[in-house]
Amino acid sequence: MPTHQGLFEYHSLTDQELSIFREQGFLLLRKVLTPEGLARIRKESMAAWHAEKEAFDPARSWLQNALLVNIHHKSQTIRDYYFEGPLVNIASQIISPNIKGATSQLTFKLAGNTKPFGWHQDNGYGELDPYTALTALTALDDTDRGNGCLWLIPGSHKQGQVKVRQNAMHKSNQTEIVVEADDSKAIPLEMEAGDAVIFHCWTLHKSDGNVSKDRDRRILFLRYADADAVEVYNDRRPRLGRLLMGETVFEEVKAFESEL
Ligand SMILES: O=C(O)CCC(=O)C(=O)O
Repeated sequence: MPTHQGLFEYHSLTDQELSIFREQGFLLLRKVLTPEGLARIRKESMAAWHAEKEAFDPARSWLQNALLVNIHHKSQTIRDYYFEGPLVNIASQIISPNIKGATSQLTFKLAGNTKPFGWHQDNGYGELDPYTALTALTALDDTDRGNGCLWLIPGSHKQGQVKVRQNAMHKSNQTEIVVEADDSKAIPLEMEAGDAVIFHCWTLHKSDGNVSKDRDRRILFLRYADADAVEVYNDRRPRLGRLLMGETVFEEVKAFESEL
């Protein structure tokens, strides 16, 4: 049984939601965080952010300006949400009964961070096999076109893996990998704080700069993968991440623990 009632809203996907996900490559989940869960995650993530990050500088990279990796090492509530929150069961409904955590990071576009982040697939940054990994972005602020919300191309996951240059993939998360996209059907995904969107590792998405004067756009980025998922760009070694459900053939994944 979940032990974090009061912070997160647990939810199992209906058949209809699963079929929307399969067709569209994404699904919006309303109010996955309760007001108390949202307040705690905001507080803990801002403490981590201010301890490590500097003010936005247009000369710096996306990684430097907008990302804080392994945030579950720095916030107990995020760790609980990542490892035991409602997204784990949802990931198992979509991926397989065997699930591990693959990534946790803050992706914060604070007011004044006007840098866009171009079209890409999350499996372009560190290709995982099988091609079932799931990204979950939880909004910590209301997000809309004015403060750099996410844009998605519905159905774009059906085109499969878009090839990118090998040397860019090796630098996973350090080089921005932008792909050509027919964005005539792109939609802005406006979210309220506490909502989450889940999408397939092949779904094309981007975000524009935060051109608002005073509205932060803070997002918690979590990724889940099949417990046996391997890193294609890394001699097919298993992605290390905590085993959250089911089993894995890899001893190093069974043994993997990540500390706060
Ligand atoms: O934070 C954003 O605006 C985009 C995040 C994103 O697409 C990603 O990290 O893959």
